[in-house]
Amino acid sequence: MFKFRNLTAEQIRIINKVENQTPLSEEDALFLYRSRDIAFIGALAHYVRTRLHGLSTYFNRNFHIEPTNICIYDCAFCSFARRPGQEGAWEYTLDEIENICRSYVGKPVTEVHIVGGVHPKRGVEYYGEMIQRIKKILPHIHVKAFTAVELKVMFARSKMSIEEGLLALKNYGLDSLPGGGAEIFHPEVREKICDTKASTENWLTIHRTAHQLGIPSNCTMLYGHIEKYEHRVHHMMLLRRLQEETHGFNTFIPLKFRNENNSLSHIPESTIVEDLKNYAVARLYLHNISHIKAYWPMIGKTTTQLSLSFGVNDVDGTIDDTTKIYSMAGAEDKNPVMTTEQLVQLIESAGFIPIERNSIYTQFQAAVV
Ligand code: V47
Ligand code: SF4
Repeated sequence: MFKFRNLTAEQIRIINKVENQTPLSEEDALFLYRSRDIAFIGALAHYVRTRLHGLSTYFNRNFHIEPTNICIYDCAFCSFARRPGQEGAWEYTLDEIENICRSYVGKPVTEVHIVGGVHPKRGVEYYGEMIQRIKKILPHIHVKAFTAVELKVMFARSKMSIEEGLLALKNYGLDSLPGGGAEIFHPEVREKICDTKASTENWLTIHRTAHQLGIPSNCTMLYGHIEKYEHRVHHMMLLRRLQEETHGFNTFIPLKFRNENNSLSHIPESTIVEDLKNYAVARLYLHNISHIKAYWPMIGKTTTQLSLSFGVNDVDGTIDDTTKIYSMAGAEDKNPVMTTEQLVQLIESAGFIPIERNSIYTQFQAAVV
């Protein structure tokens, strides 16, 4: 398959595994991360990407609601959270959330993504009512909502087990979970960047239970801060294991750490080469997760285009300028909005085929602008 010259024995071993569809080991992933041969890693990841999806590149039409940025936690990497009453804090009422949804009536959006701070007072009933009100206004919308970190506190407040809480939310209309809150699972890192919020075990248990209840989810990894390659591999190993068990993850989304306005601002951000390498290693190692998503508001449009040749096959959605989490942390796009036409153009001009998908990758159609 490959016409590379001067390959090392290690590289040839990895090519053979990839061609034979043998899962890479943690040592293989570490070897790739440590390699400087970005063209080699990229070509291998592209081979797997095209084996799985050809040149198809998925997107959807979505908007975000960030109900509040008030948060009981203080994660070192976060630029978004505020204390109650602090300057810059916001908290939408349910009526305001309804108004946001009304502005989408008649527009072809298919998904609302809801992630926010961990509010000190709100439980399952409140968020359940939120989902019900959203679905009354937008009956066909897919509600992808609440990170495991938000859910853990929400369930505790409502004195519900994880299973009871998830079932209650499902009955209110919750369709899937976003992948946030995972950060880095390894305790050496987790205790330094987010020691008080949902633990690794909590995150994995909530997603496992969701999958068992028929609620699919996404998974993420916040990289490019204090973690080492070993920590990234350990993180993906835990995700791959859970996927082996449940098959409930739809997509893996590497989240590049952005360093403005937070306690880790002294740490330089990862380079584009590192970002591309990270996508590629994820594509190669996570053999049982079908989709790798580049979250364009975080990395910008140019890196998103490049990422499509490094294992990525999904670019999230139109977003419609409805998220602040990343712009507050210094992301490229201060006002993330792309029309479907622009998203399609971004994919096509990188040499790929835009395909609109539903939120759980069960329905696909050629992009119509
Ligand atoms: O858990 C916070 C990340 C996540 C920063 O499922 C930061 O489709 C970079 O859940 N630099 C929440 N990242 C967002 C989330 C998400 C995002 C995109 C797609 C999906 C999906 C889910 O945002 C947090 C954290 O990892 N984050 N601060 C920062 N400074
Ligand atoms: Fe709160 Fe989430 Fe920010 Fe952590 S990352 S402080 S849990 S909003």
